[in-house]
Amino acid sequence: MMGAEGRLVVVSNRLPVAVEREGDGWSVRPGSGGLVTAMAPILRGRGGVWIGWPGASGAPEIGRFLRQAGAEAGYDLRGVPLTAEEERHFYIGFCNEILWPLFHDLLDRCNMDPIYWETYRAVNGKYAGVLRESMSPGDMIWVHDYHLMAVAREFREQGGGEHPLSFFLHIPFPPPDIFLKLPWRAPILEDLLRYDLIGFQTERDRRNFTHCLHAVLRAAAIRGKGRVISAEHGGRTTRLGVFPIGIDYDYFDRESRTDEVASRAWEIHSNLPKRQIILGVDRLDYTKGIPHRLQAFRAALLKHPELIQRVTLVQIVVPSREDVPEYRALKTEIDRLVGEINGQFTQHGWVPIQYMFRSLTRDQLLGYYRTAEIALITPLKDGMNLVAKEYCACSIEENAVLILSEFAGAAAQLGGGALLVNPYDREAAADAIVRAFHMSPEERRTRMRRLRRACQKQDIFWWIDAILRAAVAKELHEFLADG
Ligand code: ADQ
Repeated sequence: MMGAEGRLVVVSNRLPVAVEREGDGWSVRPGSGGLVTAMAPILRGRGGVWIGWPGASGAPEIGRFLRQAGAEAGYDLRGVPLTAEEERHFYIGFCNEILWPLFHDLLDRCNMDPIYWETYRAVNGKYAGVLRESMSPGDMIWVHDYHLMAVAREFREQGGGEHPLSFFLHIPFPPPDIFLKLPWRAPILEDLLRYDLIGFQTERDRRNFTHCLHAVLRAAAIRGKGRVISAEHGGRTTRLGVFPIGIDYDYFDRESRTDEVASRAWEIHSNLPKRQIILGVDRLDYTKGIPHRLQAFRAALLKHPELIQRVTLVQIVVPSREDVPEYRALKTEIDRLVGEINGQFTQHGWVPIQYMFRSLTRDQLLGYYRTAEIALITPLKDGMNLVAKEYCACSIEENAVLILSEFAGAAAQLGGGALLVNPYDREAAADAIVRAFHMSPEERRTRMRRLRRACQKQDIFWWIDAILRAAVAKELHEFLADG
């Protein structure tokens, strides 16, 4: 039985702590990020467990580290140890070389190696095993993301029983044209339907999912409308919900008003005087459209020489997945394009692109968010994109324009205030940069207010609450009014 007040058991690929080698020993670093911050009070309040890979299966005393870190965090941490081969075939292989590109519509980047699939299922079985050992009656289980789509099936087959399980997909779900290319399309859909609730970021993703159900598992029937609907298949019912993830809006708004962030912002702008800052912030990833964005910026400079000396593109790229060769190749391409554009346009006292390849401190990042007049966020496809929302929450002066890809999940909520662009359309993206540059302060304020309201209304706490309510609600119609 799942209770509305039972413990919360969270399962995600990684634990919210990182165990790392430090000299001859090991250290444990607490995780940050919106999800951890938002989940922590709930896990502490109602009691909870977080299950995931600690990132360093080789650490000899990992259990002790996790107990210690768990005691500090206020909830239990349970590690799922992965062998080097499992890390290779499950994480790098099935997750990063198949699911990640496929679910972002980038079929050409997939490496459909059958060995990956076997390991994916086996590793999901490992997570399910740790989950089974960690369960108490009345607990609520919430599994996160594409790494763990088979956990419900494994859990049930290992005798975990009919204990209800909820799942949230942080990345997009692809349309049938793409999904049907996956050799394991039917078992993945069947595995997903072993969950009791599946949450998607947008209507688009849920629609793609139901279209795939129709195309692959003809027997699946969809019922209802609104925020939560249901799919019936093989005598089971799975709820399908749309829950766009939010940010801790009040935290970003409050922090960006602090003296530390204000002085960062002042410092950034006084080093780049008499111009507008255009900001790009992304993890190093080919889904984020960084080369396309750089090309659009070049097109804007070529077509509109009035921008010369008057704008600087600050592109921050956070290192990620550097052990995957494709990511190294992407880094080389970005380095080359930045060099080329700077070589082409730099003038005395003005460099068009300021490029940083590193992780920033919170204050630095918030300083950029607060001071940049324009944010250029143009992923080729993105589940949500939290950077777009964080930028709005930190734009407290409201003299700011958000240029956003129509293929980011965030476009569904932020389309009313942002300038939406197709990231593949270089000329249109260039025109949006010029439009943002010339936009009047009144229009900026009106648009930014609308954006800030949208981010504040459906923040991270709203998101968690909506999913937990959908997980425990007895009747579907409880959600119709909310749809
Ligand atoms: P990501 O692909 O990682 O997340 P995103 O949603 O933009 O993408 O989140 C990135 C996070 O990293 C932001 O919270 C940001 O603050 C942080 N960050 C960015 N630059 C940083 C820096 N220099 N230093 C430190 N932190 C930095 C996946 C999906 C998304 C989905 C999220 C959440 O791909 O589509 O929005 O999960 O569901």
